[in-house]
Amino acid sequence: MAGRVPIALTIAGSDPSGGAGIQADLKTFHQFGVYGEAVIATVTVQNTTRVEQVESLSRQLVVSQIRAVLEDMPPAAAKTGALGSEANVHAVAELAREFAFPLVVDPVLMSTHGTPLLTEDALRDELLPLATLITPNLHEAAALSGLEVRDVATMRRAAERIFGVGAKAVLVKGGHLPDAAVDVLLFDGQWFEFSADRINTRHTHGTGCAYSAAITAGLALGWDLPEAVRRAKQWITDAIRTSPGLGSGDGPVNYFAEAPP
Ligand code: PXL
Repeated sequence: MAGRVPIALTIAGSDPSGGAGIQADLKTFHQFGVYGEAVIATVTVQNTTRVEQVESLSRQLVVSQIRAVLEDMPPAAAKTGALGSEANVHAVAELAREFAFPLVVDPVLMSTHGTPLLTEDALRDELLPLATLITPNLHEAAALSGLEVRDVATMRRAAERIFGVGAKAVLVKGGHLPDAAVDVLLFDGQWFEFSADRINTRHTHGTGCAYSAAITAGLALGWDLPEAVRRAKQWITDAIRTSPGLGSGDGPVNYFAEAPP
């Protein structure tokens, strides 16, 4: 087995309730049979009902954690989530210029409960140009593109605009659309669409983190991007459908969902 376990790295925020952030990413990597590494950039105090506090780690601590991991066990793919501060975005961007593996950037701007986790300017200018894939939801796509985003046509327009910053691919996620959950991927000059029935549940905490982590795991396994997105979408849809209903607020998705074969 030595040398053959694929490794994925997440650089993100901690959610002590285990539904989103670093905790969601690690559980997702594990479910896909990928060994997970985790660099914590910011710590939140939250549960399924509220976010109470957010405190970011220093730039030095984030940089040192990433360096420690890279020199010893470099991953086959990485993702970023809530980085917490502009200083951390700058730091990750500086290191990411030298990454020899694909980088998925989940442009997390707000927590599920509306607590700001980052402003979009630093992300757009520094980190997005280095991304293999950017995975905005409708709100993030609107913030990053400056366009109104409310249906598949406007999702495509926003994806093109965001693609213009220099990323290799953009996946605009339509989980907040009123009808079907349609996601559009712009990759290699081609459009791909991934659709799932809308599931009526409030237990979607961590969906964005888990989805981008599943894509990152797929890239670590060597799948091409559309294939990684296709299987990740299938898995996250299943995880939402079977969410265990934990907590008294917006509960986590089902991290025990089986990865698609
Ligand atoms: O889903 C966005 C997100 C990312 N990272 C952390 C979070 C959340 C949402 O709550 O708490 C740490």
